[in-house]
Amino acid sequence: MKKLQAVYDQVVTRNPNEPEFHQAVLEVLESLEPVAEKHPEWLEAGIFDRIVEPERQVIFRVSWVDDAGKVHVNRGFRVQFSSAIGPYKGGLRLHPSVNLSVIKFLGFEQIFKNSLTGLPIGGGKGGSDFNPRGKSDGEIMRFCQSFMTELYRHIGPDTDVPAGDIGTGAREIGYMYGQYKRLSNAHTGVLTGKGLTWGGSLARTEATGYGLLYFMDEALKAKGKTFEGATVSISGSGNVAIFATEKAQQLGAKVVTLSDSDGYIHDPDGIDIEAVKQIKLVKRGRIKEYIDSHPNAAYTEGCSGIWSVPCDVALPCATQNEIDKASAELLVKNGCYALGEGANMPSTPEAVHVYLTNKIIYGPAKAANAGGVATSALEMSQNSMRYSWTFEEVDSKLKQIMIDIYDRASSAAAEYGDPDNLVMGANIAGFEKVATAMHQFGIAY
Ligand code: NDP
Ligand code: 2IT
Repeated sequence: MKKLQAVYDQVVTRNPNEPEFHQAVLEVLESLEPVAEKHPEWLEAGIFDRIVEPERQVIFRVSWVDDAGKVHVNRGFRVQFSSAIGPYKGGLRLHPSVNLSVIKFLGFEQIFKNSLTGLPIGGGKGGSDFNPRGKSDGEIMRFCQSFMTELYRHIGPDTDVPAGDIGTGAREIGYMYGQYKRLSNAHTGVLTGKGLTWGGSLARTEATGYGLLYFMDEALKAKGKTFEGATVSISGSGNVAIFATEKAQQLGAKVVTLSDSDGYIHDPDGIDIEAVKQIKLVKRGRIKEYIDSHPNAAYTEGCSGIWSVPCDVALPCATQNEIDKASAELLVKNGCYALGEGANMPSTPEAVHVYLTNKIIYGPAKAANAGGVATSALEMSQNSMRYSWTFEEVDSKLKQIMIDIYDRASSAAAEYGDPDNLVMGANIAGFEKVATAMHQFGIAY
């Protein structure tokens, strides 16, 4: 980097001990170097310096009482990164690994992802280091109510609209929305991923996983390939992984793996997705329970071995940095020719380098998993209209949005001279829209 090195150095100096945030910023700034060359006026207006600094960061105490009467204290976060093109928008992650670095990397990525959707949404992210695993419904409810008791004053349907992410699904959104409604005395579209009887959108549950497949289908078609008959390896077994599996199967692929944070299953016959839904969505169980009813499937402790299973297409749908250089090399060696990121930043920079040098068809997270937030924006539209579209209407809009995102990313990549580099294309296309808005606003913030 020449023009933007100083911007990155300042980020590292100003935000020590935030490795995930540094990683996300570096990837974007590296892509934007030619944009800085082309737009000296953006450099002069400090657009690059400003976009790496969140507009606002809120950190708060969340106290709650467990079923045994013991008091717990967690830390809550909401990072409102950019409102240049719309209200802050992004999920809430509940996981013990959550810290400021993780929320900032996610919030930063969200700016460009949300811009790529073509819809008017800014970027933000939040969550807590609360661990939902093993908690009763009552404990989850009390945590969510306490969390919202502080968060509610920072959000609003035209200000900041949170949603789900790891550990935050329909149940948690329900408890949070109920508390918001009580505190504010207003029934508004302040969260997305809502229940269908109180403002939720059909197809939002499926959207991230389905969208990932629509995006990758487009990327495969551009290279004369198809999901029909392909062997697909998917990690995770949460919201994104389950609906990615379902859509991959509908497109004629055979999905052979799924995982959770304890280990992975390999079913050479193809994953029985209805059985997985029963285990994960109904019983809230562990993925290893799958082998009890599927004797041809094998369970292996530990996560990284999942990438040693040979596949044509890999779809990481669990968490950040789940594919390192060695796993990426193994995937390539075993014949994997395409990889689409359902999770946010699941590949280390060294792994991304392996995909690019080996000319793998690579769908980066910002583009490939944008279907979830895009459908959240469609939920906001329906709330504003006080109206609901059918499943088919939402699904067909989602599909078109994913095709458009592919076109935006690949056109920007071509325009900047590296046609197959969708990471660069997605970063540039996402950035240009936000930068244009920031420039037109002047330098007040
Ligand atoms: P869920 O909580 O529904 O599922 C997460 C899955 O990933 C679980 O199987 C979980 O296993 C596994 N997992 C979580 N942390 C780890 C870890 N540290 N190591 C290994 N496995 C892990 O979350 P989602 O499916 O919603 O999210 C998955 C990814 O997709 C995240 O990166 C998220 O940011 C991203 N994403 C989600 C969107 C959405 O709409 N929900 C939209 C766009 C991106 P376990 O049960 O053991 O914790
Ligand atoms: O990472 C993401 O895009 C999400 N977790 C979804 C955010 C949203 O607002 O729907």
